[in-house]
Amino acid sequence: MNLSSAIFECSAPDLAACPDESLPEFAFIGRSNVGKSSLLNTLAGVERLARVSPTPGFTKLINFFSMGKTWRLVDLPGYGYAEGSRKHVSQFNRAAANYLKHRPNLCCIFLLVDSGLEPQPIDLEFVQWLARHALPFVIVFTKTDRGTPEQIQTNITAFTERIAGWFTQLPEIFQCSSATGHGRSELLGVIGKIVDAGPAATEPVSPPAPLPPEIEPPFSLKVHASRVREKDATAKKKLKAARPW
Ligand SMILES: Nc1nc2c(ncn2[C@@H]2O[C@H](COP(=O)(O)OP(=O)(O)OP(=O)(O)O)[C@@H](O)[C@H]2O)c(=O)[nH]1
Ligand SMILES: [Mg+2]
Repeated sequence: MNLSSAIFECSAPDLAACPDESLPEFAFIGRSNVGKSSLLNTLAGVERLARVSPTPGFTKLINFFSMGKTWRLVDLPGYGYAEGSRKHVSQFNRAAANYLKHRPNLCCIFLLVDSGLEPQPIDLEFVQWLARHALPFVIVFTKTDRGTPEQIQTNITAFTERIAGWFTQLPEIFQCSSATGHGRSELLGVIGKIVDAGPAATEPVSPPAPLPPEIEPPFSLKVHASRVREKDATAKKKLKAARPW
């Protein structure tokens, strides 16, 4: 698998502005501040490729990074945070939702969950959203350098127990730390298996098997329109040119 020449390709404010669909893509989603951009840099092996910040809601566009021009990592805006008067509400960027639902070359979604927290309603809701849309995903528990293995395992077990009833086949579960590199090779293994399989890899991997929709719990994740989406075409061009995330 080609890990050389990781480069920023473009930022897209919405699905229509995404680059061509010729390469397999792997996207990072999760609560704001969970460590999506950091994990992208860790997997790419390039510091500061995607911008990292302690401020939640930092990544605001769909950001594409080409890996040796053969596959892409895609950094998405997080959920669970909105600026201004709607602070810390359960909202999710519409452009990210559309990307996840409608991108044909999206091979696998990495859903990131903070390993230091007990199951959070918004993460559980997001698992339901992915299952409802039959999207291919694995769950990655982040920031494992911050807790003891016992605390982390307790949180992972609690999370798994909460979602187990929604699937006949559970999604795969991983742990990682961008601070130590823990889990990097396992996650690269997930990508490598798909990329190395060749052109057929542009087909998404099978999603975990959810229960039929009628027995899923009620779903309530709100999607809000991205502010950027509402801007005009000129603004879009400027955004693409300036690497603005
Ligand atoms: N200790 C520790 N800190 C981490 C780790 N991963 C990320 N962080 C820190 O968590 C903060 C948020 O990281 P980001 O990678 O920007 O998180 P994000 O999910 O991309 O956030 P948004 O773009 O706002 O949605 C930064 O201060 C990072 O340095 C990790 O594995 N361990
Ligand atoms: Mg980010």
